[in-house]
Amino acid sequence: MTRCGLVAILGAPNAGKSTLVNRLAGTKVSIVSPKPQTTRFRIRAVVMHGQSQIILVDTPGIFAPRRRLDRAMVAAAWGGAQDADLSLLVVDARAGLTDAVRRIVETLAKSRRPVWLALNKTDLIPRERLLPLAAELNAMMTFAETFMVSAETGDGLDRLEARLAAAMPPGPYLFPEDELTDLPNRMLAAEIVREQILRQTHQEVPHHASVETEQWTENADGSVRVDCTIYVSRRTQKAILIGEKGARIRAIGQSARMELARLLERPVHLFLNVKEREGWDEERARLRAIGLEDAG
Ligand SMILES: Nc1nc2c(ncn2[C@@H]2O[C@H](COP(=O)(O)OP(=O)(O)OP(=O)(O)O)[C@@H](O)[C@H]2O)c(=O)[nH]1
Ligand SMILES: [Mg+2]
Repeated sequence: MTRCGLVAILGAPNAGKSTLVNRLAGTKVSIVSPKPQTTRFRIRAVVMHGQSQIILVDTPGIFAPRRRLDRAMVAAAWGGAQDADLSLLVVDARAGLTDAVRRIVETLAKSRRPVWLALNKTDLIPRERLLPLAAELNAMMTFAETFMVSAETGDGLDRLEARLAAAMPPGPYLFPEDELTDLPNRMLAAEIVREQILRQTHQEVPHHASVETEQWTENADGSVRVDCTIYVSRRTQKAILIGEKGARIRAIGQSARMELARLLERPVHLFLNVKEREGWDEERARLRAIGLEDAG
């Protein structure tokens, strides 16, 4: 008998959700950065464990939204929880019980589906701080299971994976066993470029940048040419992104190209075009292009 189910990975921005998903999937499915609001749409990753298929749904961090983009991101996160067999709340144990976490727990407490808790980043704090935090969270709502993990070192993840596998409902696999994610390569390319923007630029630039793959051209020699457009809101942001004599955009392109070639296991020619477009983060078409389908 096989088992298969969906697990929504929820939490505040920067909790380590995508790191956890990548670690369990054994490959990079979702981009990671030290900045909050890295993940913008739901990404599914497939984990096989014995006769169980665990479909992890990485979601954007939940925060108080302002822009249409932010609202659509938060809606995508809660939508992920609605579709899932169970939700796993990931909490940055070092940050502890922040207001953001408190608000998420208040909403989760009303959910009828089971919710599990993972205290993450245990490598960053002394063990004696973990139990009080777990107790405090469990006093706010009933978590069916509580785990202490480090998505970075992998500590505690074997047990989490085994428990998830056992908790999946009986049923046929929803994905082919060798499939790792439902993320199309065009979106992966755009995300890898955005990851470098998040890592190589600061202040307002990362959160005002969006990346779309415009062209995907297969070459006869086995390589692929990828043309991406980067949208930013202001001329100043465009100037920062391009950098002195184009140095910054070249560095972003170079790192992204190498990472993409590694993930696709083939040579990549990457072309980046930066466009200033005020208000892209309020445009439905732009949000749809980055996988926020029914952007409200
Ligand atoms: N030390 C340590 N760092 C971690 C751990 N898990 C994640 N991180 C770091 O925390 C930062 C945020 O990780 P992400 O996986 O992008 O967090 P996220 O929850 O997906 O964030 P959003 O997509 O913005 O909601 C990155 O710098 C990670 O390297 C961990 O277990 N230990
Ligand atoms: Mg993320």
